Amino acid sequence: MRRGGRAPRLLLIYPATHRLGWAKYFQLPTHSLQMVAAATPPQWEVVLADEVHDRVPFTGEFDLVGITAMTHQAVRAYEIADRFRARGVPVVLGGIHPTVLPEEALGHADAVVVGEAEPVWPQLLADLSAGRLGSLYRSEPPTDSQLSVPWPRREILAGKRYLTTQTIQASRGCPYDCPFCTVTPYFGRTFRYRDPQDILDEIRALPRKLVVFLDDNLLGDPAKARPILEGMADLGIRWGSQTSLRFAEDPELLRLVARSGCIGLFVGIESVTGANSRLAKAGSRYSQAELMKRVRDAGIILETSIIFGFDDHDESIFETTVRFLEECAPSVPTFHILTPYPGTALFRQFDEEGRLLHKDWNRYNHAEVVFRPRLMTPERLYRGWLEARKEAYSWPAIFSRVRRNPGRRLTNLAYNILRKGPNDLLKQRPDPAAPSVDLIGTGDGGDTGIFPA
Ligand code: B12
Repeated sequence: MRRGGRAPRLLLIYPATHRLGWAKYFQLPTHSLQMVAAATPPQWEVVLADEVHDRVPFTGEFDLVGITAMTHQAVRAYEIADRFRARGVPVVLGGIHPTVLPEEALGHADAVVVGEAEPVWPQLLADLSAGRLGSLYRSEPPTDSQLSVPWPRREILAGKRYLTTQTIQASRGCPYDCPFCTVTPYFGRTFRYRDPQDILDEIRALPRKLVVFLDDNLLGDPAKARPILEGMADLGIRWGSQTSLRFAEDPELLRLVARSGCIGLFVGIESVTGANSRLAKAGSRYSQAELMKRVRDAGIILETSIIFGFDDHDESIFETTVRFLEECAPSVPTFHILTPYPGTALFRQFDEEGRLLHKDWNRYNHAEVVFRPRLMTPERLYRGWLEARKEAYSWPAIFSRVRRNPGRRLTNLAYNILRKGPNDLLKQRPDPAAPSVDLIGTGDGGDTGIFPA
């Protein structure tokens, strides 16, 4: 397709729901759209509009618009899509939310990509050029044991300032299947790693020494993670990732992780009690406290994610959690309100039980209560979440955590201060069902959901 002799132009859009002010410089860039760009044949000119940084060029000349959406971005994604389609510009929606609710997304798009882009995107573009664009392009659930994808096209980020553009993905999928998580419904029960040499080559080609992995569980398969870690140890880089705490059960693996340059890990603790404790579910014989201490003692900054609102949580969970965190002293605790994302077993359960308060996707953001908890009111859940955050980010709590983390005290303190900022801005919201969002186009500022915890 070539209009007036020029190359076909693709506009990729990352929708934002809130204006971020200075916090926009601390965001990570969208990897999803860098990968869509990488799967785009070279004759296409690709332009990225990341709404966190840019205004969407609604009047620009484009042959196709591709928009990504997590659930909390879906409403904004649909608004943008409707505006382009009103001008006759074809729109494709992809990503987590369109994948789990393709029919809903098709109400706002000419085509929807279900699942990963790489296997279907070139065909979609060829169909568009031939004037026979289909409506649904479904990537079959992966069957390969290895992940073979091109490197992300980082040049589409030019001109925007992020925390870093050195993000990388080594694997897709997760060995666990937690009822509240979208990852395993999305990828099926597959867990694929890229070839370690390809990952190390990509890291070597990066200009700076700090690398952020965007994996769901980088260390989830130790046998596959080891060659990557060993290779990184020789590169002299520093890196961070998300993973499950279980890797720390193996002291030798923990030493290798530290030696390979790991400075920080984000782990899901989920609940400190009961059936939803991540380790209890995974059948670990170690306590969360013990494994956290091991990671801390290895000098690795540990960011822990806690979720409030499970069915076995009553009002005492907030106090229990805060005391537990005081005891374990993870470097940076984060707190989330349980959110039943569409596509998950939790969503189906709450929907069937009539416990969803609404399906306003803007508010499915971990910072609002969108369902009726079993053992407390929505108001109490919201207030407990707020109080736990305030308490964990009081100055005495911060200093106590920093003192007990032997490695990287300054980084640790800086990280805590960064988290404390948005935390202190949180307001007591008496009615958790009242609109809380200051959406782009309708207002300014507010709690971000992008820089939330
Ligand atoms: C890295 C990551 C982040 C990063 C970076 C986010 C960013 N700037 O993009 C950070 C830490 C900031 C983050 C924050 C949050 N995240 Co997050 N995050 C992830 C994670 C681990 C990987 C996402 C990723 O980049 N993958 C790599 C890319 C290449 O894969 P992909 O996104 O699947 O994209 C492929 C396809 O989906 C498709 N595709 C995607 N978009 C499009 C668009 C088009 C047009 C096409 C054709 C195809 C296509 O093609 C791509 C290539 O194959 C996922 C888990 C997961 N596996 O998805 C959670 C995940 C996406 N996050 C999630 C959530 C909830 C959040 C938060 C809301 C949590 C919070 N409140 O703290 C925030 C919101 C952030 C925001 N920007 O508003 C949920 C989303 C659930 C849902 N249904 O919406 C996920 C799935 C985690 C989970 N366990 O459930 N996150």
